[in-house]
Amino acid sequence: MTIEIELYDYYRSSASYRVRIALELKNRSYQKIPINLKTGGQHELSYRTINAQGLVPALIIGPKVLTQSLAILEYLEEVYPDPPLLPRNPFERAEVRSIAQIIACDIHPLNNLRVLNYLKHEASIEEQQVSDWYQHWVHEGFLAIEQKFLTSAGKYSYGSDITFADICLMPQVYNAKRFSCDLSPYPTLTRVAENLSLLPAFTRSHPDFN
Ligand SMILES: N[C@@H](CCC(=O)N[C@@H](CS)C(=O)NCC(=O)O)C(=O)O
Repeated sequence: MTIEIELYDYYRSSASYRVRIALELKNRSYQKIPINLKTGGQHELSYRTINAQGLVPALIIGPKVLTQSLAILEYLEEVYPDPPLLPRNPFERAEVRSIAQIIACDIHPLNNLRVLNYLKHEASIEEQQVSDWYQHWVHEGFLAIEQKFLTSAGKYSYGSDITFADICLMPQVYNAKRFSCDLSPYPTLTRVAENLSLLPAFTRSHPDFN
């Protein structure tokens, strides 16, 4: 029996974009349910009953709900192991997770919509300073990733196989470009992102096609 999968999603949400890429790579068909973050759909009671945090994504698998994109990636990896998105070797798996977490735990949460909105509307910080804030945290994270890529990167973030690191990298690069971050100090990261952008699973999950 095939389990029905639904994804509460916003096309420009990088956390949702991660899950879209993973579902494509795992060849899973799924139904998208759009939540418009621009008009506050994430705060509606009907959505809060699905994700109490009021954040996308939320994955519906049969009768169950799963939130948090990294937890969703881990779940998909365990349930649909083919193709693998983590290396077999435990140390290498941890290294891949380490790159993914630089993005998902140390860049993205500081630059999330609700954080930028808080800075603008509650802390009354000027537009330019909010933009500087965004770029600062991308720069800190990308600098560390560029350094790690000197030893880890091949065609992709970790050698020549697609991993969680790539799934997290692509949406963050898309977002950084939207916020006019200068990517010239990160040539390896940029090269990896260009390679990823050529893959059908990454093209199909890109915000322009969602
Ligand atoms: N750690 C969460 C982050 C989820 C998250 O922050 N989602 C953003 C979009 S990328 C969101 O829903 N933002 C709505 C808001 O900030 O109001 C995950 O990885 O799923």
